[in-house]
Amino acid sequence: MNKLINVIGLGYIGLPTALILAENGNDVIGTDYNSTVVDNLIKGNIDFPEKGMNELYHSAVRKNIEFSTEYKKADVYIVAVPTPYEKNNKKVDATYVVNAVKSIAEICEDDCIIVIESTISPGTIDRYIRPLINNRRINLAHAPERIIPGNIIKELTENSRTIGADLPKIANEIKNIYSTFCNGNIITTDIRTAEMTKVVENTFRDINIAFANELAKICRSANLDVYEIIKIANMHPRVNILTPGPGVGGHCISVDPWFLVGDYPGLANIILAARKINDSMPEFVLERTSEIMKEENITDTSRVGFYGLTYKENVDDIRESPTLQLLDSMKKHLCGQIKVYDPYIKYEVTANQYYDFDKFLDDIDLLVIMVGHDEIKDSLDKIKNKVIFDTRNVVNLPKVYHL
Ligand code: SAJ
Repeated sequence: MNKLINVIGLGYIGLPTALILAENGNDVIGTDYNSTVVDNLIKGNIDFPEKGMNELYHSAVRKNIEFSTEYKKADVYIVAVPTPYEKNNKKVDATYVVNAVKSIAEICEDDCIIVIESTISPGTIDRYIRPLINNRRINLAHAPERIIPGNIIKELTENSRTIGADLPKIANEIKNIYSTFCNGNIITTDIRTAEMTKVVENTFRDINIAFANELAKICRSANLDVYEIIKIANMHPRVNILTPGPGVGGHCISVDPWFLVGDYPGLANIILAARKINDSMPEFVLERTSEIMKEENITDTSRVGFYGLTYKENVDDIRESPTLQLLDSMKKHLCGQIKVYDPYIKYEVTANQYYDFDKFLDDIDLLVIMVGHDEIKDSLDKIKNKVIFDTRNVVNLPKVYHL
């Protein structure tokens, strides 16, 4: 008989996970405390800008997935709730995970399994979760999510996975469930190793992006083209430099390295330096924007427009986005009334925000591209007469300023 799975948290990880589990023959109930999210899912209003999500939703519904605001008695719980960090000490804020596990513990029976998918700093399960279930026969596990926004369904199916558990038997039970949809390798290990591995993966990427960003600054100072240099260097068989940009956003790469800095101050040195470099990029974009304004004799800041509010291309997530970081530091410099537009953001995030691309373009002379959405790449005709500062190197026009 199938095990009943209750997925807790129906956000960008929990929802596709619940759906793909159901699509592949598992009995699944998806739970979220936000009744609007649940109502919309029950009614079939899904607004998730990911390729294949609609089809996945409908095939999960055909397989009788249920959605609820309540936790249900189940054999396996998969917890995919947010884990922000505490701004003052940079440590993980495990409140959502703790509350989810507390709620599960209130209703679950002994011998069930609780799998934490949320990213947590190494040691979080021992420190905050284990004490919650101390006298109970509940099995804990950690199966950190690895999927990249923008390509979620493909990565859910193809990426390899790590499953940490106290007992190999439990790790194998979870492996069997995940292998119903995951074609990648599924590695089983202990919980602390799984916790550390996940944070290390995102930290690795942050450090590598920081290297590219530092190169951009060095090349600017040396008056060299950083993209040409990276292109040539990457032809070396063991070199693979990432792409410089206006900063690092999202709630993963810009957050997880802080867990290591917060827990290991004094040891996490490269990690801290990388975070600082990436966090300095929005400021660098502002300085470069001022230089370009001088060079182009643009004096009116209200004729400057920043394209893109999301943390990267073709997603609707604005968390920790470089543009928001930039707007924050602008407040310090009182730079005036610059304009902002993003095709994915239909609600007000900031002052002077536009919802119509053409109107936005009409009102600006200098276009600063902060995000390489497909829309901008497909609009070369519309933007070709503007002064363009392309921080993502995505538009191919004769005269464009770069980082
Ligand atoms: N960025 C650059 N240059 C690059 C690559 C990225 O500036 O060469 C910027 C992006 O524009 C964005 C930020 O970095 O602002 C992060 O974007 P991303 O696409 O690198 O990663 P995320 O945050 O969308 O997803 C990451 C992934 N982790 C790794 O690739 C190691 C994903 O697999 C994780 O599941 C996800 O974090 C997570 O939830 O932890």
